Amino acid sequence: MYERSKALFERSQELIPGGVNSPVRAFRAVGGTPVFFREGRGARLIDEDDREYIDYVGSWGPLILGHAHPEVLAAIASVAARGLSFGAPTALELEMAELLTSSLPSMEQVRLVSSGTEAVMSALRLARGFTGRSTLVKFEGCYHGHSDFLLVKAGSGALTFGNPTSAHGKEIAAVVLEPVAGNMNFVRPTDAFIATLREQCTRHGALLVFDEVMTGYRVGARGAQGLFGVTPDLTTLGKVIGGGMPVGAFGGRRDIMQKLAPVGPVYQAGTLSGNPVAVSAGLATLKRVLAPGFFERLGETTRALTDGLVREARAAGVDFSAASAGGMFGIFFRASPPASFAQVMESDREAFNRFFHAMLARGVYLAPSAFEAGFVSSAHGAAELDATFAAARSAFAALRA
Ligand code: KE4
Repeated sequence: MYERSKALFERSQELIPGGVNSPVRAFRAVGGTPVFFREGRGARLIDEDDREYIDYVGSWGPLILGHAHPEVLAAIASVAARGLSFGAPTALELEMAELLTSSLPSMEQVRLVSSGTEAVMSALRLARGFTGRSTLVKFEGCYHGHSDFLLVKAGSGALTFGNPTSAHGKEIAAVVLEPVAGNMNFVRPTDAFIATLREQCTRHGALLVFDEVMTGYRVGARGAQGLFGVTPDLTTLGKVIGGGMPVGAFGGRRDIMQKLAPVGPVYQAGTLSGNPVAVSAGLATLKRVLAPGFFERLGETTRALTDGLVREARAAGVDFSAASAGGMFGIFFRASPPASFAQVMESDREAFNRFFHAMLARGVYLAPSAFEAGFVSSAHGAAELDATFAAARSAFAALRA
């Protein structure tokens, strides 16, 4: 198994650091050789050795309609036939801006970029420019892309995600968080935690930034801000809004966004920002995602998946729990879903890694890390769930052997 992946990986490591263009793909967290894929179709991936897998990664979130969705491919083909990028405004960017600002409570204005990292980096620079302050605060276990910024204000210690926080102080420009944390596996904070953050930021003049790169149009039609009924000052987006093509976005209060060039002094730019081909993939995706009933069905499928995995684990006597919101989920080798980063760290990572490889060998592709969320698409149906449960039954039994 994996013969071609092994050969390709051998060669790739000569030319690309770690053989990958993004570290998590290298399987270092779970061990073994990363699988090289050559094709995706709906809920399934086919690797270079012609083996098929049910895909619960979905390129880390973007592929919410499944791979190679005909409407997305048609949109890309028709727009690309008229040219790929002009470096000038297009009607498609306006259509995307209208869709984002009409569906997300916080978005009065929005700017498109080409990745989630770029969206967060730009939003935090804008927050500093708007407030005239420099300190930025984040929470342990949350990931916001790889841009440089102060991780946690020196001396304040790591802020603990999920607990009422001491994120106050006149010098703070912004507090940024994943409103449902998907980069420490899956941790949904309490409503009180989110409400406290909102109240404290307002009181101290700091901006509240929801990094919804992962949760935006993934946990619901109005993102995590719709789940909690809390409106941040700025929101960042990525993944789903590009439908598999490179699109990010940041937006929020008009008075803040007006500080951006060419209107205001905070410079931000991008050659391919809002390019028609990527935007057309995002629009085709979002039109489906925002159709009535989409998230009801997606949520049902995701809950059926996690309920079934818990059922199979219990039957095998394995300590296991799961949690989900909309089309994203977490699985944990611990008795109950974690409510904090510390509790995530208490999970049995070794058991996860063995389960990961047992499922991979049985044709189910989970996120190759115990610290990543999983994703379900609208292409996942009963056939995929039944095959997943059969694989899990055998994999849990193998864990107990
Ligand atoms: P990108 O630059 O990878 O498009 O987005 C960065 C980012 C920002 N904010 C959140 C909440 C994110 O989850 C991400 C990226 N997520 C990772 C998966 N945990 C992308 C996968 C990867 O790094 O290869």
